Amino acid sequence: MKLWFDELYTENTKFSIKVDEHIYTERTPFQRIDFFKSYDYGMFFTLDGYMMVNEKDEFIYHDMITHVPMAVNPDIKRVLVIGGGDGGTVRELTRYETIESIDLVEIDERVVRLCQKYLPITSSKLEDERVKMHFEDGIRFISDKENVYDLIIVDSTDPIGPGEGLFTLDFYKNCHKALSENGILINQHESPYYERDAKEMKRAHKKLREIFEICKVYQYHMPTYASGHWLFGFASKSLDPIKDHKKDQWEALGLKTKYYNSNIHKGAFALPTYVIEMLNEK
Ligand code: AG3
Repeated sequence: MKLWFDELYTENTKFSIKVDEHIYTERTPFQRIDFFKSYDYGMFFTLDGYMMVNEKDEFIYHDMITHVPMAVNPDIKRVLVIGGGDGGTVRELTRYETIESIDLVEIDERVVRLCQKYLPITSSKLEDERVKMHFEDGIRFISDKENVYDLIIVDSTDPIGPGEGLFTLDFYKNCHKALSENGILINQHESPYYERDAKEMKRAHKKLREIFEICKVYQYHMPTYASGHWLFGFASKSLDPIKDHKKDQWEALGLKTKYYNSNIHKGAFALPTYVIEMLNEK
């Protein structure tokens, strides 16, 4: 029997992955979690039917979500990751010896536990002594924090289901308050290509622009997310991702990366015209 995982990109377009084995499925109070073993992408997991992480292209996402802010401020010491229960973002952060603490706030403990079981490639550094895990709602967690983080990474799902509140104005305001003077906020910023994703991308940017002094968007190529063209937001109180790029300082660290490099850093902020126009819409 042939088993295929299908993800609907629109009502009329889908992406299919031939699966060797459907390893596990569980419905938690928050979402449905599935793990599959595939031929081309290795192990992968989905939340409510959407691709989250697979062994083949996770390095792209996790390189871009961490090394971009770290190369703008290599002095980042206190980090908060909201979502990201697979551990991939934390794994990249732990490579910086100068980072002192990493709070991981994941609403669904089952995501972490299952990734620890089935996806060691991303979860292996959750045991690092600087990492503290909090299984609670990121919106609540951040609401009483002031001037405590140099970097906040919102490694969220799409704004449907448990991820919804992580795309709101109030949440972004609280992030601003929780950040230090040179603080940076990176957020999963959806995609400009299919209409549903583009709508969320525009809404997120509009809100972030209201709150943050510096508010940019950068792109990367993610083969297994709808259209393959995906974005992160870079928002900060004072640092500009290009003007304040510490290329030499970052390169001197000697970190080996598979996707990120200093030219990609610069190039990622150069956006196609149609994306700039969408982001500038009033
Ligand atoms: N975070 C989810 C990114 C968005 C996925 N959306 C989609 N496929 N429609 C991935 C977590 C990686 N640490």
